[in-house]
Amino acid sequence: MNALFDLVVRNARVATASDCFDADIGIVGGRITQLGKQLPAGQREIDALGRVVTPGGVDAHCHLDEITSGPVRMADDFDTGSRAAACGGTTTMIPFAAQLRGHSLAEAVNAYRARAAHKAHVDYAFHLIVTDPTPDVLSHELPALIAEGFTSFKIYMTYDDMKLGDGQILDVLSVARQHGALAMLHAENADCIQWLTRRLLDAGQTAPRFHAQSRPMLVEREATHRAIALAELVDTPILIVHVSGREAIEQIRWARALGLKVFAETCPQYLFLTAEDLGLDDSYHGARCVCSPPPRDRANQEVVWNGLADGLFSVFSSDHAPFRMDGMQGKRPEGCEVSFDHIPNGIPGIETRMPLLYSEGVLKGRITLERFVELTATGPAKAYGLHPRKGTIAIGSDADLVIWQEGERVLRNADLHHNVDYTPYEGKTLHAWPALTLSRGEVIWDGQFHARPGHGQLLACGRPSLLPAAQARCP
Ligand code: DUC
Ligand code: ZN
Ligand code: ZN
Repeated sequence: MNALFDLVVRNARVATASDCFDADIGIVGGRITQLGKQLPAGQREIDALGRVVTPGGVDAHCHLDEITSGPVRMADDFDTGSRAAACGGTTTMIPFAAQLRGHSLAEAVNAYRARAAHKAHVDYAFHLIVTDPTPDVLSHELPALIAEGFTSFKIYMTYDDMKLGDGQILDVLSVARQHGALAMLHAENADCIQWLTRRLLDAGQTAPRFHAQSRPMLVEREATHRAIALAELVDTPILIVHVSGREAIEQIRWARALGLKVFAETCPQYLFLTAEDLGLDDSYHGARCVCSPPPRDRANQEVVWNGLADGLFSVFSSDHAPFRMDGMQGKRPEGCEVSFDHIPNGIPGIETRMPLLYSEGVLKGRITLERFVELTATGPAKAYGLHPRKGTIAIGSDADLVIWQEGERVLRNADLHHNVDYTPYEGKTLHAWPALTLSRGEVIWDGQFHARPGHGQLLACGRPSLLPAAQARCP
């Protein structure tokens, strides 16, 4: 007689964003078809041994194989990036398709689709990055791409080759409102950063640690407030990405108290790194932790933890932006130690995002297991229109699962699977790690990585759940 299930994950301590319970998980055709005790035998069986089983992670902010300027190249493409994701318990990733100024957005999407196809080991969607909101982009390309399932886009308020002015941001937000998309804002004040950078460089202060001084909390606070005001003017929800500390959080709480739909994301670097990791002296070693916004201090870390625990944050992402320390294309462009303003921004973290939060958040009692699931899987899947197919353990959902193993393990870059030659968390002790990752019912990690290039499918995103059910047309 044929088995009822292709696979049964037996004796699971199932954790969702709302509760935890003991169950077996029955899987057919890559989807969960039954949850219950003592399910009949499957064609294959995995014994979870009573361990915690969470939905596969949804990393809703990572940069893979992005086109960068000059000699700099990202170290991870969709092969190595999704390999690292899988080994760290992430089964859905949402990187970016970035428009180049002077080029069409649709062209960018096609280019990034081609970069990912036949390489990705886990499922993926794309956020758009809008750098050139021409009349054609605003009235044709964006609406058509949203209808096709690219329902979120990132707007930069800094970086010369990406930033939009306030009027342009209003234009893009209006399109988001009208067509049912969610805008993500990188909130830092470009002019303040430029002014501070000039002063630091003129004073000969060029080492990596001055990156943090060129982007103090104030520049993030001001831009966060401005982003909120622009969204209020257009009357559309926004999500502020990579929020780094207290002053930005205060702005978001203030907006929420007024009833504005302002959502927020934070990342591991704002919990586990401080500005001191960029260096206490002028050594170039600190270049490895140069990212924007920069890590702050311990007091700010605590405020971010509070926001994770009390529901301020909807999404916990890696902002994986992979650049190697060695070689010609990474943190030392053309092999040279450069001034802080020329160090490629970004740190790796796609594989360590979930184990770090599980270890330091759940196992140290700072957040509940349910909240961990909400932040790493359910929240991002909902925010970007992938729920309930992704981000939960429920009948009908994809069988994207992680079995967790508790125990001490020292984080070593040599054990990671990205193509970056360091981790900012080298030597940190983890207390939990994914023992096994399933993507649509296929084992892709069980202590060994089971490569399936091309297994990862491009997902069309639905309407982000953070948007109101229906919106009237813009006045
Ligand atoms: N900041 C970004 O905005 N993107 C990539 C990495 C970084 O540090
Ligand atoms: Zn950003
Ligand atoms: Zn980013």
